[in-house]
Amino acid sequence: MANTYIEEFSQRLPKVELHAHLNTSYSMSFLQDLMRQRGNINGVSIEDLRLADAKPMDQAFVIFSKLHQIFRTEDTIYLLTRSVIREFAEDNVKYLELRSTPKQIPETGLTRDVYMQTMVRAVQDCEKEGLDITVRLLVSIDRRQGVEVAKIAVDLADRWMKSTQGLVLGIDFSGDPKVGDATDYIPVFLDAARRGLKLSLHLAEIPLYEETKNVLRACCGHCTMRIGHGTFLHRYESDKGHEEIEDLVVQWKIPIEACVTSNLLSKTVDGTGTHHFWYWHSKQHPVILCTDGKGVFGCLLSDEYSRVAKEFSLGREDLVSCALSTTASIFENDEIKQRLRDILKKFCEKEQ
Ligand code: 6MZ
Repeated sequence: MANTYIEEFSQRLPKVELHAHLNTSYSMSFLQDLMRQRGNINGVSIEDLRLADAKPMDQAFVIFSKLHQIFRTEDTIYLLTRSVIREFAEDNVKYLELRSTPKQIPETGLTRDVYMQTMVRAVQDCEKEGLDITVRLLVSIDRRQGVEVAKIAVDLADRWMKSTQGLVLGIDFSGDPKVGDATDYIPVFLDAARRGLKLSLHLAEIPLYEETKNVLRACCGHCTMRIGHGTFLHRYESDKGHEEIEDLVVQWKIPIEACVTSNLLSKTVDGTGTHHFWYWHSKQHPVILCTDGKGVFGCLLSDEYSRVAKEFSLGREDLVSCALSTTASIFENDEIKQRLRDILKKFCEKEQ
């Protein structure tokens, strides 16, 4: 079926992607090529790696662990990083903050440092290749691995931020929200912020009001931060007694990374029309459309733009202003923000 006008426009629109996990952002064609060359890696088949229909979130985590069976070596991580960056560039993403959990796998010789070095090398090689995209990295903390590993991740991010003159910008806090308590990580977040690292924290992806409140109380005003997902931040009827959460988010104008397709497929929201993207967008609160994992969830960033455009009857100007507003929430400096605004301005002149 032919693409609609709004789909084509969403594709052409210069965009910013701020919430993409490396291992879940593969493309089908990349995986097919990889498996053609190397056979089914560790017995994992491609059909097992995509969430085709909405399933409870646990199912996504089963897929993530299968992906971790594939991307276990320096060379597969390098190839994955390069292809993910190329694919975002093809979708007209002009600025990407890519995040990943550095892995330590003794059988393949992978250490966390080698993992970082490999991602950095892939980003630098994409720069040399002249791809029209600026890429920065965030080091992920997986909440399933505990506070001690989180401290290691912060040290790693700090070292790589310094040695790459800011190609690494900050940390991400993610992993299965049902495991552990984000409250335990507050000292780690504050330490990261003191070292100049920016924070993107998965918060309120499911209704976990106490930890959300604790983290916001401790971090607001002390950290440059965004919230990943943030599905249960605003005043749902069922959320009585937790109004402080929304008040803090509004008071500190904390940007929210909205991953619509991911949330629909993980069943944390029941429809695009009721997705919290619209709530925050209507309030003119910073909210950024993101893919989360374009491979697992089968969505490009341009699909996310056209999905909300169709649902909420947004036109070209609305989509441009959505894209323009995202530039304020990047972790890079004012010069890069301005560069992105100039790209959008030129795009609009050309489109007229
Ligand atoms: C929480 C998620 C996630 O780090 O191996 N991750 N954490 N909620 C989500 N929503 C569905 N999607 C991905 O990428 C995969 C890792 O990212 C986190 C999980 O920790 C997952 O293992 P990397 O590149």
